[in-house]
Amino acid sequence: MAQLDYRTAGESHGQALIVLIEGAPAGLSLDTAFINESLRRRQGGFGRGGRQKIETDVVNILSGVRAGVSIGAPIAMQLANKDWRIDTAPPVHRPRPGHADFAGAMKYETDDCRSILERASARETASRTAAGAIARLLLREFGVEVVGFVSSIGDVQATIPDSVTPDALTSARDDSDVYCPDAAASAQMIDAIKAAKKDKDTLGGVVEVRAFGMPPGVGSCMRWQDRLETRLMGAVGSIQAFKGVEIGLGFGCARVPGSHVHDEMDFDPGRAHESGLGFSRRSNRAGGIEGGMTNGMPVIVRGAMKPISTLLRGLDSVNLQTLSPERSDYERSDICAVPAASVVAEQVVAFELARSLLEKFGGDTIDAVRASLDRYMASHRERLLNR
Ligand code: EPS
Repeated sequence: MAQLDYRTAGESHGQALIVLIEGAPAGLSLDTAFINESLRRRQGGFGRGGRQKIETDVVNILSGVRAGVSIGAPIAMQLANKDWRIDTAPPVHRPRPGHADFAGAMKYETDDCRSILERASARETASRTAAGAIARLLLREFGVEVVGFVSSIGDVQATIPDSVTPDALTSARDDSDVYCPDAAASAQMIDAIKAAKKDKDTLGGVVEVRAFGMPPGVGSCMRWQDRLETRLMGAVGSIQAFKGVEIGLGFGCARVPGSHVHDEMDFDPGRAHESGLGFSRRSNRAGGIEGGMTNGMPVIVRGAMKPISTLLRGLDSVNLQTLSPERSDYERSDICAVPAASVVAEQVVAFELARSLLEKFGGDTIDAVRASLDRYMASHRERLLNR
């Protein structure tokens, strides 16, 4: 059986974006309305540019499905680009510092950055969102809910309590135009984006993803490739414009002693029926992961997104044709895409959790996965309660 995996193809102004998922079990309802809702969310958020007014991203599932249910075959999906004009789009000779333009022009031995930026563009994250929405549908079958949101934009930092439930987190996020569950911080973030727009500048921020209900013991400490840190940090760090990733307390762990980092444990046999099997922690600084594996606490991953490198005011650059100093080219872009990136982070985290969940409880059908997970939890409960 293939490992759950996906590939993407497509350029920002090419004919379409493509995603191919392999290794999804049979028997999963591929709810297109759910996938389209994630795509719609990715297109939104205060601070987006003109492209999102042109596109209405909707998924066309081409294979791997029969009557709306997965059949175990590769799932191919297409998202059409309305703004399909790659053949006539102008060349780009003045690389935008921070974008893929210059490094890509070196790599592909050209002075026209167009072909590079077309693929490097964050439009590719629409494909990843479609794949991640399917992973979220899969995780939901097993009671796992993944919620991504914005935790800071520029120097405006939200406060989000550790104890918040997935439903409360989701509804507070959905009430915010910047996908931030802290209403007061949201208002300040919007003001900061307006100020950046006035300055013809851009703003970055931090996104956070919390995954609730993962059973303990998913992931591995046996092979570095299979550690959840490897996969989650790689996945979030691979999102366009991301420059930092942390799990739980993250970089904060380095500044305080161990007694302020590790999460002390308790056990309550009356709660052994819950997904944590009755074990609880007094804190969750580990972000739900110890030794490459889930420990039953919510998984918490954050990623830092730099400000978008296409500034209306431009940046000093060099014309690759004439080698003279010039301002960088302007391509239509966003002032702040941190809200959209929080949606993408939610999807890529979900995909990695689904991949690791299937590695542990894998089966050809959703029912087989469920049986394997149920057997594992039942055997833990029997051991814990019969002593
Ligand atoms: C994006 C589509 C792009 C950009 C943005 C993300 O569309 P266009 O280039 O036609 O405006 O708005 O991409 C970038 C920020 C970038 O640097 O490439 C999208 O659909 O998310």
